Amino acid sequence: GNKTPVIAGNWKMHTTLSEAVDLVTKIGQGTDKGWRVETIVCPPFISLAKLKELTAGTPIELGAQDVFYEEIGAYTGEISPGMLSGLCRYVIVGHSERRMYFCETDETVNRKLKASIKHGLRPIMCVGENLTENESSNAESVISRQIKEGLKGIESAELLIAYEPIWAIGTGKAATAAYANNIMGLIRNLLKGLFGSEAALNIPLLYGGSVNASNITELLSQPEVDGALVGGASLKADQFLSILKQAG
Ligand code: G2H
Repeated sequence: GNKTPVIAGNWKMHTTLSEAVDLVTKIGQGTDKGWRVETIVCPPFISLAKLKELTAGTPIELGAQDVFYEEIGAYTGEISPGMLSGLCRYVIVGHSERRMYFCETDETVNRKLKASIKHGLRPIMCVGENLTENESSNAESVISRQIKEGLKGIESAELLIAYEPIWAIGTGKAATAAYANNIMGLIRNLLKGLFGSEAALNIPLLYGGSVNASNITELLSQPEVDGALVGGASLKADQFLSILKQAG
């Protein structure tokens, strides 16, 4: 697309507070203000407050990796959208690891998206098929279901979608750029049906799954790919900076 590319680093369950400070400092030092790229880092919750101070006035935006859908109350261990809205602009919702290990469903994803949008957070909604679904040619139906159920009743298009084929996550084997573009075209069409053409064209579609400094340029050259959600390669400042530089 011709909009500003979005590169989001998903640090997952990596980095202590001091490691997070070190990593964001290195990314900040290596960032060229002339790069035309929306840079987002998503550290663990415990580092958000400190990283907010450190990234103030820099091009680096922050995101959380998850959020709960209730506003307040007896939900031991959970973090509400209201708690996050003062700390970060973005929040990842429905990552496949949350769906797989923490029983998240299209319904909980839907509730989290609604709660996030209500509090002014911009969700990065993750969708994607697993290996079995891919091999049985069910990718399109799975993704259609995730998009339609996940976005049910949502009118605001203030969100981003990350397409992450589960078979490509952390494996070193990214989807081919053409395959990603094809599925992301399908996602774009679904979004047009939900939000109208113009709004759908403005929703950034990110590819995720083994993105690195060697495949980012080809992925971003695809018409439907507006950015990337980067896991492993976002934990090394030099690799992440190389991705940002190529994107920007
Ligand atoms: C997919 C991705 C980031 P990685 O989970 O969300 O991780 O780039 O390590 O495959």
